[in-house]
Amino acid sequence: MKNLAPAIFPPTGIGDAKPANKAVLDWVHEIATLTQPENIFWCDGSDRENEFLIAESLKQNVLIELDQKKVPRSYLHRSNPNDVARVEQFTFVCTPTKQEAGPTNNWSEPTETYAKLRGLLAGAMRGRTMFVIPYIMGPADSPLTKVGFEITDSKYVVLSLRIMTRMGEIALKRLGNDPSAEWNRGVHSLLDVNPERRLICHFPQDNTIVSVGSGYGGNVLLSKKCLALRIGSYLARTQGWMAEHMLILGVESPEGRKHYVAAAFPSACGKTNFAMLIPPAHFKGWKVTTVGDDIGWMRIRDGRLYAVNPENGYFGVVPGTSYNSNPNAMKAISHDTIYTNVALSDGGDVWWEGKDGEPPAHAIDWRGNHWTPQSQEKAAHPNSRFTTPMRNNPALDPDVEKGEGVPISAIIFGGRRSDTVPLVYQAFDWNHGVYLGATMASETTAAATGAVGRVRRDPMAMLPFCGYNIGDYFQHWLDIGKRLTNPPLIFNVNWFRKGADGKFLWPGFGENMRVLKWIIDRCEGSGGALKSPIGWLPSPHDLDLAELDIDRNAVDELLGLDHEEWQKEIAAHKEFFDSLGGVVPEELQKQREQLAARFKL
Ligand code: GTP
Ligand code: SPV
Ligand code: MN
Repeated sequence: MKNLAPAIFPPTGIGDAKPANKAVLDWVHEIATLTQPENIFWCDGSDRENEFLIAESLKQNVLIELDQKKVPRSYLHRSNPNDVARVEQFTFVCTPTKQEAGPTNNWSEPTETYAKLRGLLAGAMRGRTMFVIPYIMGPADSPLTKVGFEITDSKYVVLSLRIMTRMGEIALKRLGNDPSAEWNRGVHSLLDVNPERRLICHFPQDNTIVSVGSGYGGNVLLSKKCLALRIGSYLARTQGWMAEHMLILGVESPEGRKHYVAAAFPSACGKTNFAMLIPPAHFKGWKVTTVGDDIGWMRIRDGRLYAVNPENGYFGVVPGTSYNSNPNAMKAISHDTIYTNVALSDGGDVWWEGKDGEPPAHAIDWRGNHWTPQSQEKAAHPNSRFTTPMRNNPALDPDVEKGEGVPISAIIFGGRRSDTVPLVYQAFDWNHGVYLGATMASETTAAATGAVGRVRRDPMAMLPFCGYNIGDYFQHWLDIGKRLTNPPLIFNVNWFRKGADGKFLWPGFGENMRVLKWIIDRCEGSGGALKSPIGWLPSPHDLDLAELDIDRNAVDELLGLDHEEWQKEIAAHKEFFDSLGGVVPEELQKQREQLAARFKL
């Protein structure tokens, strides 16, 4: 077997930030005894440590040097071509009973699974360095903040987690010396990066994650999908808060009135782009700021929902990112960024499909092969990603570190739907909004391995991320609603409706401000709407479309309801609920009947 991650030996003062908490030390000892690493590297996230790890990664080809004038302090990483996205088929929720994991998760029995994983991990780090990474998810002083430790044999994971989380001393301080304090145990080993030995296992009752056989993104940055969403959603239910696959943005009017909204769109369906939106010229004086681009943790305070972004950086989709579509992202990723699976131009710059300007005449593609514009293959993988600190974002919200979170005025659901679903509409009330979330669907994307473009139900954009029974999750949403005296309004959007010519009807990106403006108007009680069977629908004159070059017919199509399509849609809702085998709360069944009845009036 090729040695994937040979050991490294740091000079004194690097890699020796050993924590004091006995529970952590015992656990590290247990994993080291099992995996037999050459040495243990205790990470502190310092600049010096980071520079050392970058230098070692360059030596070992884990990172590829870019032209430091073009993209300062930025590097390219190529993952194994068999390992380029999340693997939902190898992702397991290991609760004592199958029923707790529910109908939407792969389940495996905890005792057997631990035994299997122990077998895979036995001796797995021989000749390698074992890194121990302490981190927190959430602002330093938030009641929502969680402590995690990730053990890994991948330097790429260490370098990435330093961007994606608040790492080092801050976590040791938050954890303290109490051996019974709550913290997440994450174990990751690359093994031999073989899809046949790739497993992402969650043990919610033990607050433990074990991930083996992958080196990519959401499979291995255990803070993100594994802790902040799967384990997070489990903890959130038992502790009375919410862990959601949501961006959080602030929107401020020229008069200085500010609202925050949270939006759940499935993977690669526009969260990062919406969170970094720059309003078009017509919306002079309006400002959109980013709190988070992927995950929102929310709790109830004074009858309202308050949200924090648990992350410290963005792991965002690269293809399609340009100064035209997302200037804030382009600025953010122009320095101090790790690129994964994009193309390398001859000038030492990065390139991808959809970047501004002409494609390079020659490049090295994401697999490391020669590429020219005539090549059949894409230069960058469709799920190539940037890892960039949120501090790089010029539109970062000033309250991103606020421990209490930001008050949420609106929750938006949305997916990729070529047909059926209008550009925007509003739920009648909280429970109806929960129904919109529970029945949302989207065309699958390259963010997970498998078919792309297949419409599938993805409730609240959490299908791959809900760490427990989806029926209980729906009930949790309904229960939260009962505790809110000032609930956010709930909306559904669809940037991706297509016309007969197969092209997107809506320009999207910055122009989504027009939809956001209507949502804010509704929150302020001023926006107009018509009552339709599916909810409150704007008519064309309720949206501010001034200075937008769009065909009037396209607008009618975008806002139109096709009754035949909706009969199919409602039947699909029923089929989905039926497929869940009786776990769907009565209230949501009732919502579906009421929806069907409204079409018959
Ligand atoms: P994850 O990080 O996977 O959770 O994805 P995300 O929801 O943050 O998606 P992201 O914003 O990265 O967008 C994914 C893809 O959708 C990119 O290729 C974007 O260019 C494209 N996209 C985003 N917003 C829009 C839009 O308003 N219209 C259109 N047509 N495409 C969009
Ligand atoms: C997603 O798939 O929703 C992502 C990317 O945000 S990953 O971290 O790889 O899961
Ligand atoms: Mn995501």
